[in-house]
Amino acid sequence: MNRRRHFLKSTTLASLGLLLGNRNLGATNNPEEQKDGHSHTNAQPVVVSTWNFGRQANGAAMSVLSEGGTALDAVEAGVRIVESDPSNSSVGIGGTPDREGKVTLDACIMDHTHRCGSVAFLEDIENPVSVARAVMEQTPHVMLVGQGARQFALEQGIQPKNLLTPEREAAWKAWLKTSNYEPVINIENHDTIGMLALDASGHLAGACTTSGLGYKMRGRVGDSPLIGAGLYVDPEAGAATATGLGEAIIRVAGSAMVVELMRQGLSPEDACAEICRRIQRSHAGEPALQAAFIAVDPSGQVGAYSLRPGFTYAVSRQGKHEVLNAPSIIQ
Ligand code: SD4
Repeated sequence: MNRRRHFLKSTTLASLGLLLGNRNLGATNNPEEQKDGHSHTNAQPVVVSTWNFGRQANGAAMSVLSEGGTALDAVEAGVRIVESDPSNSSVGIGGTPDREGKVTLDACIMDHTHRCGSVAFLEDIENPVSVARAVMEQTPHVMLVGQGARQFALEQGIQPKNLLTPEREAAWKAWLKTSNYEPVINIENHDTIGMLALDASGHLAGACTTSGLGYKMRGRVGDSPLIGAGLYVDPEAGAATATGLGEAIIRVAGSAMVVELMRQGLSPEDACAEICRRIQRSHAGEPALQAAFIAVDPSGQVGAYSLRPGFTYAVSRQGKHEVLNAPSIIQ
């Protein structure tokens, strides 16, 4: 297995006031403590996210953790930064629209008690992750979609917004001219943010948010809002989240499978690699296919793997922020 990792960037967050103290890297002092998934004190907080969204997303999450906040609050705060950044073309405001020119967003969130919430095909709402959290906390349900999700968001007092920026609108119009106007099913835009966090109490949480495939069919929903596909969190086994072609990730119940392999004893990296291999096997002959996972176990060990080269992920802990190049099956 290719275990090479290239440090693309390594910076200190100490200057941002995020130094978390001199604790052991990668594990709590007593791993036995973590087997029950409940009484995890003095864990070393860690935040890991897909791609390189800059220091701000992980930094916002680490700020929550360094102030003693929960992993759940951390991942929500972290991915909201990316959702609210209009310059990012595949998450939240400024996301690439569907083939009819509408920006439709998917997001989910999950904590260490298997509580989870999700929204899909949501329009006009800048921060779908917070609507997903409200679904989790304010309703007896896990998932709301489309008009119902939008209506629920407005009932929560969230103001609707036009999410289609002039830049994305121009790009969509250019695409209309050259495209044969068929749904793009095997090209992905490499920018979904999935974020996992471990807090000082040893609790895991995760969030995943995206505008999905660019110029997708209206109504198309990928893996990102689907608990088990785009995100899964288990207190005893770990947490995982995905990026890449949603259809391929859904077919193998990707994130839940990564977590189950960690439960069986695989490292986070090996678990991610195995599910990438499974995707590759089941999609033989699809050259543009891409899928990648990041995972963290309850001791804070982080791993990632990608089907194709080029997938990066960002790890923040102990005052350090590193952007790493994930190993891949295809070289
Ligand atoms: C989707 N998984 O909607 C998302 C897209 C993605 O990097 O991850 N792009 O299928």
